[in-house]
Amino acid sequence: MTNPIEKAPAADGVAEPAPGLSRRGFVKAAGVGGTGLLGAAALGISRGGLAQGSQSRPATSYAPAHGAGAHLMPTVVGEVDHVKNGFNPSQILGDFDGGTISTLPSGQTLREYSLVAQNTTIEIVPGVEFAAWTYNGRVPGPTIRVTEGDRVRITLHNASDHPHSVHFHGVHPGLVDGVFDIRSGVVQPNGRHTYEFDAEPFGLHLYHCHTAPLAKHIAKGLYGTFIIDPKGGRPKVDREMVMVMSGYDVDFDGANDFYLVNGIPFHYDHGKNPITLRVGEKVRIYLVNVLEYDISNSFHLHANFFHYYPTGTSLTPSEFTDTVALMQGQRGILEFSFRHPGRYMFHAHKTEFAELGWTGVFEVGA
Ligand SMILES: [Cu+2]
Repeated sequence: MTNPIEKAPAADGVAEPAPGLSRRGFVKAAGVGGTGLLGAAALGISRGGLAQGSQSRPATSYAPAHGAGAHLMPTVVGEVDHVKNGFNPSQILGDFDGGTISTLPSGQTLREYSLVAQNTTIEIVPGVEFAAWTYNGRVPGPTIRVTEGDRVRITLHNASDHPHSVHFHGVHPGLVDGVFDIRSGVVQPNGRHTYEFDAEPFGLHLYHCHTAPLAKHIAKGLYGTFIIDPKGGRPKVDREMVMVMSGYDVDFDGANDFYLVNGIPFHYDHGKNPITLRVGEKVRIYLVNVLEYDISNSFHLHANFFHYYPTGTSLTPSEFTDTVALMQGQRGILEFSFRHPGRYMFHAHKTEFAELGWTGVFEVGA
């Protein structure tokens, strides 16, 4: 059976933006269907990853508004080159980095990390490349995971051509806050700096570059998750995953053209790389919003509810819900399990964001 979302209707086969229509407006007017090719054409960038076919034809597709597939979201056809990108969101999902562990003379656990700030070209949808700035070549950067009370030592090497820093959320001295100057961890090109502090409080935090212009340094990709586990740990679950919500402003007009979790729009969609679960499997998601340029972001889980722990700083959930809204920098922990087998979407409950890439699917087996 042919999947309706893989058939591009002729209605959105528009090749050129109308005069006076911005590219972002054009993306919206054309639907995501035109984004890959039109984005590439408008930006004059490589089309190497585009699907085969007429160049006046969108490489991507859009679900018809009526009939079969009426309630499916738009998606893109094909995969980006994860090997060339150097990271894969399916791998990032469960990739928690405990660092290099040793014990200080005091008996305190030391966890050491090395971050490299660099310019990285990322194929974000087939045929559309984005000139990102990254920590360790990936968006988001490594998920740093420590335990409350650990000594954390992070060395930032700046291999790029702009000053960068790492600003951690959490409690620590001003001189490791990564904001004002060289002393507090703003690192010039070819420079390095070591940030060292004790991990507190336990919870779900984040880190990001904090040099000017700040919006650009974040939107280009310099962010990651920082988890501080409570000393006694959290209750055991079967599966833990991290989801970092962000966007890409591919034409640098201060507005997002794509929305996503874990670096690549549409990655976890049905027919691409859905997340497989089993009925009854206990799931914990560490959800972080770093989205620049838009006021808020959201997460909605279909056909289910989750317990929600804002900022992860309590072991008692504050809410039992199916949707949360997060400002930039807000984060929270979700816990749930599915009672019924089936295919369930998770996505921003802001339709525009979902249609421009912030969607995914849980495939739940019996
Ligand atoms: Cu920066």
